[in-house]
Amino acid sequence: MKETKRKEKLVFATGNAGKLREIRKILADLDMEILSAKEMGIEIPVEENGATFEENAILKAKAIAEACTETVTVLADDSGLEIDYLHKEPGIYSARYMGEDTPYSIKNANLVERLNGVPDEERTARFVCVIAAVFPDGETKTAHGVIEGRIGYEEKGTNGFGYDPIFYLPALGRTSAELSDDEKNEISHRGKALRQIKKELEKRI
Ligand code: ITT
Repeated sequence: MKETKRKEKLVFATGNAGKLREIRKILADLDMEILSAKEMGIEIPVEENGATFEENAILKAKAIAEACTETVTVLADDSGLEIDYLHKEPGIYSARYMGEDTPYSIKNANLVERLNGVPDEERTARFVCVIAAVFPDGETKTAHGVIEGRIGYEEKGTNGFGYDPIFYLPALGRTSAELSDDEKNEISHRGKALRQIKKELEKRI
């Protein structure tokens, strides 16, 4: 009887549905079975008490890797929005800004309000993403991605998630919430970081 090799499992340590949707598309052609931590039956709270995106991404990936009873590769994403005028706020606190459960319509309106009267050239901001990978042999790797933009004057667009409706891309004349998933993945912080890690994964399959 012909033996079919089982695909290796890739577990993504995130509870953020917007991230997961983008990640699944970016890694769609990878010959691995992609599962969320929840789909692996793992629902443990991870305290993100690192001082950097990198530290938090590693914390999340390692915590889930330790909780997995099978041989898997674990990836985690720590990301956020840095607004220059606000001294890089909300930064690593992007998810927790104004409270984790506060709707993004309120968070976005608040950030726009804090930039009231600030001219275009001083509204510079960037999304930053660090992806951490923990491989089955315990080795850990990280990859960084950044996308530069500006904070808009109001929410625009309904795609994406989080701060996308106020993240304006001057070269495109649109916010990242006005891009399709594929258009966003092509240029985003997450797309850039994840494609680097994807190369590492491909080497090991
Ligand atoms: P996990 O830790 O479970 O992955 P989280 O949402 O708590 O989910 P982070 O701590 O990394 O993840 O926070 C990232 C926040 O940064 C996210 O909740 C958004 O507010 C913001 N963010 C990151 N990438 C974004 C993107 O592509 N578009 C819009 N907002 C983004």
